[in-house]
Formats: sequence, structure tokens, C-alpha cells
Amino acid sequence: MIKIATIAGSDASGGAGLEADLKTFEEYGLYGMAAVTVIATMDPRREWAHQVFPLEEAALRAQLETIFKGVGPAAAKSGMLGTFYAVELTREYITAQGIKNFVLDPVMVCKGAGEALNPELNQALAEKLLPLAEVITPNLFEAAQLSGLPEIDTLEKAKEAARIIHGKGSRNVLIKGGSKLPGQTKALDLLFDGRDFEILEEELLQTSWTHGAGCTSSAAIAAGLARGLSTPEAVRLAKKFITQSLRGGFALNRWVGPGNPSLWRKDRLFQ
Ligand code: PXL
Repeated sequence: MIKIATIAGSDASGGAGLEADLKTFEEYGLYGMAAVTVIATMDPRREWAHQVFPLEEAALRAQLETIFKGVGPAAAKSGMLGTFYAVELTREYITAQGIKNFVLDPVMVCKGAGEALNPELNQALAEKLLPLAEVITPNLFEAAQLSGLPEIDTLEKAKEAARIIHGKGSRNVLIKGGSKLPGQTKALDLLFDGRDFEILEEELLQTSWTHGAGCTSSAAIAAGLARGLSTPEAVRLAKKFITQSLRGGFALNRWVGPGNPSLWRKDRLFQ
């Protein structure tokens, strides 16, 4: 059995965070483990406003010890870290255990949550974790933050951002959410390996039920790497996986709806 780990927040609503990661790992036939960094909750009496409760440092360290020294995964991803010590501890364990297949999802804000940004924490993530990543998976907003570009509103600027981020040490950069670039009619992502650009395109789905898409996509990339795919192969398969998952998007309530990472199984069974 191939083992894989996520270091991420728990999304109590089940669509994003480590819940999305574990569901995705399962679809790839892997044995998933999770170190909880924070617990995210959503308040139905306040328009689904997010609250984040960090776990104490000792509890996070003990989980990482269990996973990395006690078991030893073939790949790992990180999601919402939430604290400086979570950034430090992630660096410590990924480095000490020599995890090459590390996917860094630089979660800076939850979709639609209007959560307060923490520029110092993002800075720490860029300095301490970015150089360890096989792939970093920023969306356009996160890519602007990481590259220092004021705005990414053209493909050329996305390429420039990818070059800058690659220069900070990530071996590959995947900028997601290119459908938000003016004039785009496809779901477009941009992959850069330090030499060549690859554009990945899928049908742009007309849906608001995309909660957890970023988490699912970076989890799928890590899962592909764990299974021995090359990075471009893992990224291409993850793109198909997330697109299929979003085809099964559904409303959890009037505020939020996730994709359905197991949809491809039903389609395979009943097609
Ligand atoms: O989608 C970003 C995200 C990541 N991690 C956790 C979250 C969210 C958004 O809600 O709750 C734990």
C-alpha cells in the first residue's frame, strides 16, 4: 500500500481542507494520513463566516512524528497552515525525512470567506516551504502575492509570475484559475518547470459549487506523484480529476457547495 500525508486544516463542512485531501487520496487507491493544523468552522447564523482554531504546537508536532517518523509517506502536501509554527514544523519534517514529492498549496484565503489575510505568514511560507516544493499550486491571487506582481490579468503576466516563483526555489509552478483572465473561455492552468510552459485546458464548467477545488487539485497532484507519475503526468491527471469532480458539484446549503471526487467511479460503473 502506498502511503501519503496531508498537513492541512480540517474543514468541518467536509468539502475542502484535509477532508477533501483524504477523499482524493482514497480515489487514487492510496493510504491517506493527516496532520491537522487548524480547525475551520463556518457559522450558519453569520452568513457562513469562517472561523479558524489553530491546534497547539505540541499536538501538531506529535502528529507529524506519527506520520513521518512512525510510518513514512511516499508523498505529502500542505494546505492551510494557519500559524508560524505550522510553517516551521512542516519545513522541519519535510526536510528531515527527505520528502521529494512535496506539493505546496499556498492557501491564503478561502473562497468567498473574505478571511483576513496574513502577509507575514505568507512571507514565511514563501521563504521556508517554497524551496522544498516539487510543485507549488497558487491561484491567480496567490501567484500575485508570491511573485510581488500587483495584478495578473494576462497570460503573459501569469508566465512572468511563474518565472519569479520558480526563481524562489519551487521545482515546478502550477498557476491555477486562468479562466479568470480576461477573455478566457476555458478552465486554464499554466505549468512551468523552469524551462518550458505547458498550458492545460479543460471545459470551463458553469457552476458555483467549487468549494475545495484547490485542495482537491493539489491533493490529486501529490497522489499522482506518490503513485510514481512524473510531475507533468501527475498535473495533467489531476486536471482531469478536478474537472470531473466539479461536474458533480452540489449545494451543501445556500452558501456553499463542493465537488464530488468520487463521481468518476459512478460514471465508469454506469456509462
Ligand atoms: O479552500 C481553502 C481551504 C483550505 N483549507 C481549509 C478550508 C478552506 C476553505 O474553506 O476550510 C481547512
